[in-house]
Amino acid sequence: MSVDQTPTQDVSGSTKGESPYSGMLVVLAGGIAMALIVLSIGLIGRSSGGDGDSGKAAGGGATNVAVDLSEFKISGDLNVASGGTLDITNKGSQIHNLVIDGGGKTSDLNGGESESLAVDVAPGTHVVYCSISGHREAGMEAELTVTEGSGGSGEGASTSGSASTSHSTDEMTIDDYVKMDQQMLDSFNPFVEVVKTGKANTKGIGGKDLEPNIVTEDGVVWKEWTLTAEIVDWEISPGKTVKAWTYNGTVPGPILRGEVGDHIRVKLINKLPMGTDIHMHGMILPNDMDGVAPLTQDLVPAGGTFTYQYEVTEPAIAMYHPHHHGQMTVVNGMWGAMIFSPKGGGGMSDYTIPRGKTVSGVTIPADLKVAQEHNMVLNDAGVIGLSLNGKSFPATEPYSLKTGDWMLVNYYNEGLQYHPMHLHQFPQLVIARDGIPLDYPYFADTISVGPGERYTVLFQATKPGIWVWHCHILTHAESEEGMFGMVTALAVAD
Ligand SMILES: [Cu+2]
Repeated sequence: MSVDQTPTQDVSGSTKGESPYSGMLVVLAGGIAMALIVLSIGLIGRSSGGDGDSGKAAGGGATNVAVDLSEFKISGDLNVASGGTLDITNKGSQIHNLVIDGGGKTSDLNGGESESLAVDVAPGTHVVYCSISGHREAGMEAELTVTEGSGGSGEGASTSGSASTSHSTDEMTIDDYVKMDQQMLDSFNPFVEVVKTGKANTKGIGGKDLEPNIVTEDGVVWKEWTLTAEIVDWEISPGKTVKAWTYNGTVPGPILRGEVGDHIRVKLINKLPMGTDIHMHGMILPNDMDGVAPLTQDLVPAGGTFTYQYEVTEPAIAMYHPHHHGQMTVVNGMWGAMIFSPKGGGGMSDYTIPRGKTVSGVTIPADLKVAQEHNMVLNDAGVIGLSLNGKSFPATEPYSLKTGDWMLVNYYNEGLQYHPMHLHQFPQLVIARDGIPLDYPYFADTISVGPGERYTVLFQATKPGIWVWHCHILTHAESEEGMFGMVTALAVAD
């Protein structure tokens, strides 16, 4: 589905008007809401064990305490009065949150974001931690001392084991669950609207092909692209705009495409407030074009320029990004795809698709034609956060196919974590890894894409309906407030 990213414009095409899928989406949303409840109960069950330890703490804690989150620790004066407030700031580059065991939880905070959390637990010691997958184990756990409150929610505070919380299943009411049901269902509405109307709900779309300038010098034909590194406003999800670090103002940056044998030239203009470089991850190139300041070139200073140029000698499904302070610049949005196919046309699909081969009893048609080819770039950190192609659900782009169509997808992981990408219903044939075709392709319904990796998959949409497509680390796709992050859907028409 081609989604127009300018909300003021109408889009032509088959997606206009009422969609036959909207009813299906509602049914789907209900199913997922049920799954969420089960998940939440499981999570809450695990985190509610610490309430009973509520011996009185000596000394009074302040009513307002600053707590900082970073990779991977929780710091600050963790001594607060019951009924007080924790002012929590994410000073790291990844997404973090803070859970008071048996108490409340912040939302998932991007780097630089803050949120206040009421300390609504009994005096005593309570474990606090970040519930993002793997972060607690990595060190984001600490002990919070809660002292007798200076008023506020004093009542009941001295009763051992009965701290009032809004998240313990012991305390949750039917109304709470009803509310969670509704939040999950409501979170689908803007996405359903995009599927129905074809109109995007955020401004800006990234990852478009950038046509090169063709320049002939001394008999050599160069394909030239200009990439301007700059910070721009980028709308990640409806109403949520961040200062993204970009190439040419979009996340992902433009796609650079060509063939083996091309002489390519990438002109970098640095409009960032700091130095930068470009590493073309996955391209076979001369050492002095590898983009690692200061090893292979000088750092390109703020306001500076640098030109990368060489002849492409191998096919590639690659990605370009800064090497300099990638921990911040890459996750904040600086990445783009480079796709170079073998000489002589046919594109990457001719190179990677095992036509005529039988895999697990399925023979791949010798005359297979790819109806659509897409890049799906994964991120999970920085100001961009959990996202597909620089957008978080419900701003992620839905895809549409007709029954019988084949789709080829290149996954790229520019984040800091693995993402098991699960497409409902249609097994994905993994045909290339990091742009290198596999001698033994294999089918899987969940493909774990690690940081820096690219996986190329092929599937046939054999059955109509709306099929969800998401990261299966469930906290990358669902929250108490509903769907978000690494979720999209594939609409298959009859
Ligand atoms: Cu994930």
